[in-house]
Amino acid sequence: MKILVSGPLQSGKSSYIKALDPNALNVEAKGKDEKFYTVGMDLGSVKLNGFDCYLFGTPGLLRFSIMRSIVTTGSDGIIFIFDAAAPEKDDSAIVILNSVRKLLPPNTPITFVANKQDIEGARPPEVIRTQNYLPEDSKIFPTSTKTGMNIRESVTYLVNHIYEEYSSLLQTLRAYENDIEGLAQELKKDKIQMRDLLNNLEIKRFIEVDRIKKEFKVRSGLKYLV
Ligand SMILES: Nc1nc2c(ncn2[C@@H]2O[C@H](COP(=O)(O)OP(=O)(O)OP(=O)(O)O)[C@@H](O)[C@H]2O)c(=O)[nH]1
Ligand SMILES: [Mg+2]
Repeated sequence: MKILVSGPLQSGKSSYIKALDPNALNVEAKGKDEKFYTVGMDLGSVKLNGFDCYLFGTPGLLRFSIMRSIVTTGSDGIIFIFDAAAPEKDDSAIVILNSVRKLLPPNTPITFVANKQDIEGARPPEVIRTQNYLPEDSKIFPTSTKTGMNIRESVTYLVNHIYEEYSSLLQTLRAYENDIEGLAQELKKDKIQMRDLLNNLEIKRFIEVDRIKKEFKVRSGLKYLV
């Protein structure tokens, strides 16, 4: 499963991923101001419910929009970080949010976080919601990568939401593990669509495919969810 961690410049995207995976990679460069900016991407992984989730962080600098599109493609869900201590970054946050959303299917789950709550005067989630016209039903966690506040909780919430999106498909998949043709009929897909679907689910690590026996298995970490 691929989780995108996005948000404006220096909001804490790399720190969020590092908090979940101390071995995460960050392609960064030191600016003239001695601060470190992500110029490529972050990559980390975290095990949730016994299942590997891959975290991809986008660069915050607006001029790296090409890299942001590359990193965004194929994500199953989004953690979107607002800098609760820097309202002046909200305008670019919305530009980035819209550009990321445009690249993904419209129902892609998104969880917001209002980061840097350890800083005095940081805006609570409800203020960020109102100021940025975020939907009433969207989830916004108050977080701090410095204290660890709500870091794991927010990513777990997103992952559960992603599982929910897939749960009916996973149920059908389980029923047809030894019968790919039956699955194709059930899903009303032709051979090429089935190949693409199974390849995609394999890349997401939802299933394991045995190409010799022409079978697949829903991975065990997911079974209890369906
Ligand atoms: N006080 C406080 N500082 C934070 C928090 N999260 C990140 N920072 C600091 O904010 C700065 C930027 O953090 P990064 O994690 O590099 O932010 P980023 O969003 O990946 O930055 P870019 O990739 O350049 O956009 C660093 O100095 C961090 O130490 C937080 O929760 N609280
Ligand atoms: Mg970064």
